[in-house]
Amino acid sequence: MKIKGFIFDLDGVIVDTAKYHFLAWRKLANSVGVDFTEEQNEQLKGVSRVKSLEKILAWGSITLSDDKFTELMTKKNHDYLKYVDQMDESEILPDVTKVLAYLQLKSQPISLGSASKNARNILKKVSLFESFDAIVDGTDVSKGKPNPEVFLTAAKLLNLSPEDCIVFEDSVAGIQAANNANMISIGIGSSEVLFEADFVFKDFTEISTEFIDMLLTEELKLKNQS
Ligand code: B16
Ligand code: MG
Repeated sequence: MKIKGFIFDLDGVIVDTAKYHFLAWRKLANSVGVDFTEEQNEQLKGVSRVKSLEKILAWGSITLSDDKFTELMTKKNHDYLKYVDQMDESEILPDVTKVLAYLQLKSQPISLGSASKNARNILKKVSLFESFDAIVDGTDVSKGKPNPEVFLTAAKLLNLSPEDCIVFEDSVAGIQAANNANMISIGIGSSEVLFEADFVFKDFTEISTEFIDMLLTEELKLKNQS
């Protein structure tokens, strides 16, 4: 059995904070006269706070001063953190803890690979901070997904080559980042949205120990190697 690095995205993979991002962004967008659909929201997933606001403003053809831009970002994060403050272990998505425990049992290294600057705080809220051998989040990287920097940094911290890493992601940008890093990409969500992933599962309840064992024993040919 090989040693592989398992890199988990946070929002939408470990916890369902994607819904809180959506609510906070929609409130903010509406306050400046912009609305957006669930489909457009897919484009915000995995994308940094700055890039998300740039996209929302572009949808409304709005240009703002730097000061106003910063004010809106602060406001969004303030609203988002009101949801985060209420979080506890019950918000961990189904079977995430089971998969983490199985990987630990098999002595496989585990890292976080998130775009969020709130990631460490959220992991502590849901009591998962100690489950990770490495944590890479939005405070550690300068280039956002689909740039592979976040996942390549995680591989480096785990002392593994990118080819020996496997990424769990719920966003299109994140799957592209994993593919750009030459890692195996596993989409969590809809196969229609995440069609660029090497594998897609609705959620972790669909991921069996046999599937993980297969990842650990077989040489996998990547569908989307860059
Ligand atoms: P923050 P992930 C991403 O986290 C979210 O998917 C994305 O919607 C959010 O804008 C981004 O983090 C930045 O988050 O405002 O908390 O720094 O999915 O990469 O874990
Ligand atoms: Mg995500």
